[in-house]
Amino acid sequence: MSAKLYCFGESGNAYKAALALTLADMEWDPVYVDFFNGESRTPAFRAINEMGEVPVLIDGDVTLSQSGVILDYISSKTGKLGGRSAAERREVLRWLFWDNHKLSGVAGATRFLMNFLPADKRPEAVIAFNQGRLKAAYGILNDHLAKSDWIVGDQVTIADLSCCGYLFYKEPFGFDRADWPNIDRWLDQIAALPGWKHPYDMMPGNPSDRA
Ligand SMILES: N[C@@H](CCC(=O)N[C@@H](CS)C(=O)NCC(=O)O)C(=O)O
Repeated sequence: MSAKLYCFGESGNAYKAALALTLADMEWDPVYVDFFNGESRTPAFRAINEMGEVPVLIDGDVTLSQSGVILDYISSKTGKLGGRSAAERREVLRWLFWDNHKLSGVAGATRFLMNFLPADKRPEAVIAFNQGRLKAAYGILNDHLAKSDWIVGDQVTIADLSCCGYLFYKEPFGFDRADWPNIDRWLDQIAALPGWKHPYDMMPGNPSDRA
């Protein structure tokens, strides 16, 4: 039976899960969540995830939210994308926590404020503060990738899939690949993996649907 991923195309957090399911060769189907019309705040969605967040993965009798937990589940279940040793797996977790707190957690919110809120409701001071935090995070990732091709070990892991979650989107949020050559090279490497697709080609939902 195919796993079901509750997702929408604009969600970088859902993209991490979609990409991991695809690269780990799990069968999965997207279930579109109409985030922009408030679906994630409905009682029906809260019954699936009390946290009211996308993504949610349902695989048989397992229901999971939090992209990091979903990524860990996919790598544990398939034996893929998780690192080669216990030490590497801990290192993967270290980068997943960092990504959720310092990179994706800030990038997702900043991209939302800058692109999906009406122009007159955008809090410019918050956006500027977040962009400063993001610049520091891009620097940390860029420096780390100067030392190795992948974030952990010598092959792609869920740490890479988590950290890249928002970085393929073109909507502006203060990230320009040209400023970060090691991140740029690493994103090209991820995009060259067999089965890779851009988020808008992997999940239903696209800003053009609301244009
Ligand atoms: N740490 C969570 C973040 C999930 C998250 O923020 N999802 C967004 C969509 S990308 C969401 O559903 N937000 C709903 C809300 O904050 O009310 C994860 O990694 O899954």
